[in-house]
Parts: sequence; structure tokens; C-alpha cells
Amino acid sequence: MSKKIITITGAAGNIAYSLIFRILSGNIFPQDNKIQINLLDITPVLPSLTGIKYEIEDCAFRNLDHVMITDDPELAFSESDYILMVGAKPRTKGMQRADLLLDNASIFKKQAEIINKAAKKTTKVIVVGNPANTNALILQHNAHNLPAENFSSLMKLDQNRAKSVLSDKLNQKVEDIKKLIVWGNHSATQYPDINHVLINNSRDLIHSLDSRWIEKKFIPRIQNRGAEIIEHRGKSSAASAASAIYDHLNILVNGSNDWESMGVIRKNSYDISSDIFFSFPLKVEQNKISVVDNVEISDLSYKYIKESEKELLTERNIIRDLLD
Ligand code: NAX
Repeated sequence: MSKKIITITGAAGNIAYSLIFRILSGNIFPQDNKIQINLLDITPVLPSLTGIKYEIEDCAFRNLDHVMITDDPELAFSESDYILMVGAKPRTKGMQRADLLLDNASIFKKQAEIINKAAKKTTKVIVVGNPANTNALILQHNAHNLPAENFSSLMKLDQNRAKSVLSDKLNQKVEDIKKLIVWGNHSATQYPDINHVLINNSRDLIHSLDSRWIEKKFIPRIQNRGAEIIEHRGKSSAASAASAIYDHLNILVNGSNDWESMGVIRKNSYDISSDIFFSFPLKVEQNKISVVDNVEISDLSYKYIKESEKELLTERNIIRDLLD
């Protein structure tokens, strides 16, 4: 019997409240594996973490080994196999992205230094707290004892949103839609790309789509879906984000037979800077992520992709002082 230790930061927050239970009731790991769950948050919310710990225990999950609640990042990170970096300030209605960036950058720098000191070199780190791609950059730079390949940022929510909207439009099952990727940043410059999509191994249905629908409806809808949720809920996506984090972790652990979207820092054939976390088409085998290079890109696609790179380079400039 083996044990996996999963740390969730921001464990008293909205996303974590769905994520913890999704992971423990899911089937990412073999049946006989036990899971220790480390819940990290800031000191004032420790009472809330105690309540969550009791709720987890009350579920009587058969794969649960142990729940640890703490406000000490060193305790939370050492021994972890996977660290899910959710803890951050969420963007509220009307808040500018640059303000969010500076607010959260210092949290990620401090936590990176602790990961560098305390975490195992094999620990995989998934970054969710926004701006996720740039926070991943801060983490990776300041936790350089871990290989850069161990870090990825969440783009799966965007990819799931794109698959769902397309499946609805074409009246097809989401699981039959393959090679739908999202390039770039987890922001309104992201580029959901249907140019390589196969539905039941065919492109016929994609060819039937009106290009005006793709440009004027589909792409902006996915790019702005986060804001659309905030507009309606008054809060940012939580259950769907947790579901996407579950999918991302599952893909890292078990691999995937589709093209996947994650923010990674990699050399690539697309003339995109290898100094930023950028979402490319990816092949993921068990614990190994590689960029699918040399996919044909139209001029219009390239324009979108370069726009997202430009935004990430601007974000990088804002937090340059925090990079070692
Ligand atoms: P909440 O505000 O509900 O929870 C955040 C939690 O983080 C709080 O409990 C807070 O106390 C904790 N926290 C703050 N500083 C901390 C620190 N230094 N150490 C540990 N914990 C700390 O936000 P929630 O809705 O859960 O969202 C969390 C993050 O996910 C936000 O940054 C949000 O913008 C981001 N998102 C990212 C998505 C993605 O696809 N990459 C999608 C969903 C979500 O918007």
C-alpha cells in the first residue's frame, strides 16, 4: 500500500471547498493508495479549517489516511507529492489585473522560497491562484531546486469551457471532441483554437461552422467566461475550477490520449518566449509533459497567440524584481 501526500493552499477558500471532496471521492490514484491531505491557509481562518477537517472525516472516505491543517507552509510542503497552489486573493468585480498581480506576487515568492527549502525534488506543483501563469513563473524561479518541468499552471478550466460550448453548439458529446486546445495566458487574451479539432475523428462538423460565430461568439465567450461567471454569481468560478484542477491532476498522474492545455515553461517551435508560462498543445504521459511542436498555425491564429505572449511578457516585466 502506498500513500500520496497532497497539499492544498487556500484550503479555507471557495475552490478548495469543492476540490478537497472531489479529490478524496475521485479515482486518480489506484484503489489501494491512501491520501494524506495537508490543508494550508492563513492563521485567522484556522477555525474554519478545523470545521472542514471534521467534514472530511465525516465523509468516511476509505482512501483517506490523514488530514493535516496548518498555517505553517514548511510543514504543509515538506513530504508533499503534489502541491496545489490555490491560495491567493481572487479578483473581485471591477478589480484591475495589474493590482491583483502585485498583491499575489509576494505571497507566491515567499511560498516558493519555502518550497525550495522544504519540498522534495519530485514534488509536482500546480498553480491556480491568479494570475496563474505569472505566479507559476515566480514560483519556478524562486524554487529552482525543483526541475522547471515540475511546475504547471491551470488552463484546463478554459479548455473544459471551450469543449462544453462547442459540444453544445454542435450537439456532440464533450468526450468525442479531441485536440481542442487553448493557447497562452489564463486571461482574456487566451486563444481557444478549434483549427485542429476532431470530432469522432472527423473535421466535417468543424467545417460546417460559420467563421463569424467562431470569431465573434465562440472565442470571446471563452476568453471572458470567468468575468461572465463573476457577473452572475458575484464571485469567481469555484466548483468548475475545482473540477478542472481535478482533471489537471488526473492527467499529470495518469496521462492523456488527447492534446491538453496547461501553462508550462518550455522551448517550443512557435517562436514563443521560453521565459514565461504559456499554454501550448501538450502531450502528457505519466508525469511527463511535452509540447506538440510544429502544428500548423494560420496567420489569424498566430496573431491571437502573439497577443497573449505580449500580455505575459508585460506581466513578467511588472514582477521582474521578484525573479532571481
Ligand atoms: P477564496 O478567496 O475563496 O480563497 C482563497 C484562500 O486563499 C482564502 O482562504 C485565503 O485565506 C487564502 N490565502 C490567502 N493568502 C494565503 C497564503 N499566503 N497562504 C495560504 N492561503 C492563503 O478564493 P477562491 O475562489 O478559492 O480562488 C482562489 C484563486 O484561484 C484566486 O486567485 C482565483 O483568482 C483563482 N482562480 C484561478 C482559476 C484558473 O483557471 N487558473 C480559475 C478559478 C479562480 O478564479
